[in-house]
Amino acid sequence: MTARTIQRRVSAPAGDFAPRLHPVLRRVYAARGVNDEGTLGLGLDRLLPVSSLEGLEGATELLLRHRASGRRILVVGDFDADGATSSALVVRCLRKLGFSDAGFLVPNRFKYGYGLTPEIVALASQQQPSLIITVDNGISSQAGVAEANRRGIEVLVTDHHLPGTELPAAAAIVNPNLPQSRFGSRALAGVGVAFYLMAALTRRMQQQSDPVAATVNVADVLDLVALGTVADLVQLDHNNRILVAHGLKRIRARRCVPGIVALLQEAKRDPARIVAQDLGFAVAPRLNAAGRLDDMSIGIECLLTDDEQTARSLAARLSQLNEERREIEQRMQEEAATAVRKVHIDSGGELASALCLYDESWHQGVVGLVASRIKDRVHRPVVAFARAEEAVAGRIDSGSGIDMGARKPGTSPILLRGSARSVPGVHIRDVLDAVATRYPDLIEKFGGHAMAAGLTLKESALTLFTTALIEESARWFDAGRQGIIESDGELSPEEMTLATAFELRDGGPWGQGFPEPAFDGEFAVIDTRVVGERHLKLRVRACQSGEILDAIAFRYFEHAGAADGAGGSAAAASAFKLKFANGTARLAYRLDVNEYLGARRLQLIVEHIC
Ligand SMILES: [Mn+2]
Repeated sequence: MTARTIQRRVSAPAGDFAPRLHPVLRRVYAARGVNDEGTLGLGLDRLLPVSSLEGLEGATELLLRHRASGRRILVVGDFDADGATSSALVVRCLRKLGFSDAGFLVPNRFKYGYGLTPEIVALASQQQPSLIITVDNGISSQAGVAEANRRGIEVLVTDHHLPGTELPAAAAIVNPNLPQSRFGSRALAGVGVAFYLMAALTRRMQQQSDPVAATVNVADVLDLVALGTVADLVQLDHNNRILVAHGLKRIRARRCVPGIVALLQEAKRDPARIVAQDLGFAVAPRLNAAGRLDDMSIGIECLLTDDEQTARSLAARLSQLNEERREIEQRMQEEAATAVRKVHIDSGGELASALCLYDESWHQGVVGLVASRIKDRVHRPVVAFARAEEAVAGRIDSGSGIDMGARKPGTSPILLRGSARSVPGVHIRDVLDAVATRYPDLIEKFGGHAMAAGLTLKESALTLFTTALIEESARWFDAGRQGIIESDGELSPEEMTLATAFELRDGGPWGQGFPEPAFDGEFAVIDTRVVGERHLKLRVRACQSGEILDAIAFRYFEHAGAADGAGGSAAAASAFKLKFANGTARLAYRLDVNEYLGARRLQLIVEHIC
């Protein structure tokens, strides 16, 4: 197992900030390349201009033409939280703007595949739309768009994924990641693209003195933009931070869709105090569970309804799906960890430069999460596979779990669907590309980016694929680059306060590409106990100040368990205590405000113990 080390972020010279900015924030921002008030300001007026995103003019014309016809418009979204928020956003805006018949369709991807496939177009055509709008997908759906054209349905593609060499023959395309785009951010999520489209449409209609549009404020949907942007893990560049900050503000003031409040309440989070991480860790998984296990309609309905009671019951159903997802994932993760240990032993203690994990019973909606968790433990690329065919029948059966269905004895080969998660330095899509070049018939289909990819493979090809993947990954993999925890340095005794914790909490939004501040320092471990079976609670004394603080290391025993085969237990905690009794440990930690029975106390969230 790779040891983890703490490395301090290189801090650029502190920038040109207003004097009242907290000194810790000043350092933290500088280390993230934010050096002046200009790149710090999160006012909506600093958003990249709507007019600077290419394709919006044609798209707006197209929408207005279909509005005039009064025929049905169908929004076809991707099956994850970005897709669900995009779908809800566009349907809500179109209805507000007087489009008489706007609906959505979200494919069950197990049945209909990814993107706008010809099968989905056939399904959509039953509703006789005159226009299909894809959100968060469609840029590589040449066949689906051609099929729609053949049926006399126009297509407006909005997407943020990287296009292939050929674009679909759509009536209009909006995508900041088209090669010739000069838009100032490539990090816009699918829901960000949808927002820009609706902003352009609203403005256009207002310019035409449309009485309906006069009452519409497109900023009202920023709650959905914030949720989809955080959930999709796109880089929180300046433009995305503005979008997320304003969405959060609206949610805190409860000026948001009832579905988001209901999902937060399901997760026992107070909407008035949420930060970006709450959207990522509490709301997004509940929405995604629907897309992973069933189909996303229920998630979109939850974001579409204006009725609080309906929102609450849909949110409860999503939470239940999320529980099921968690149980399935837990079981798969344990099996995967066992498989990793076995590989570990078989290979004499050294892990290969990449790992392939497969079990016939695994659910293909959850393999990505398993790959991601195992990757975090072993610090090398991981591909987790499930059978593709069985999962077609893999629907929720009356809440008791997943009915995997029985495979009909047939002659067609068993297909596996794999989900890959990578580590810094290994561009997993390029690795798959190299494998596919060397063995042209090995991989059926693959796609993705540097850190994550998906692929389809015949079961009989798995052994050869594993060998080829390990060989190719070895060219990229550098053990020395793995398991590094980045820190913003030490906090002085006068900085380690509740006030600083509040400043940091309000200094966000933090997230992908704009990491939440973390620090490191020496602490004496005074006391430890296990909470919730896998978390480690500590009382520590800061060596510099002598102050005694509460600290918690979430999932500590899960990580430790994967490393040395020990499960979380009281014995493990006392072993830990012995190891550190009266000794000091170097901790990487974040500052947190712990609210308990109305009292607020400083707490350290421990990310790593050296
Ligand atoms: Mn997306």
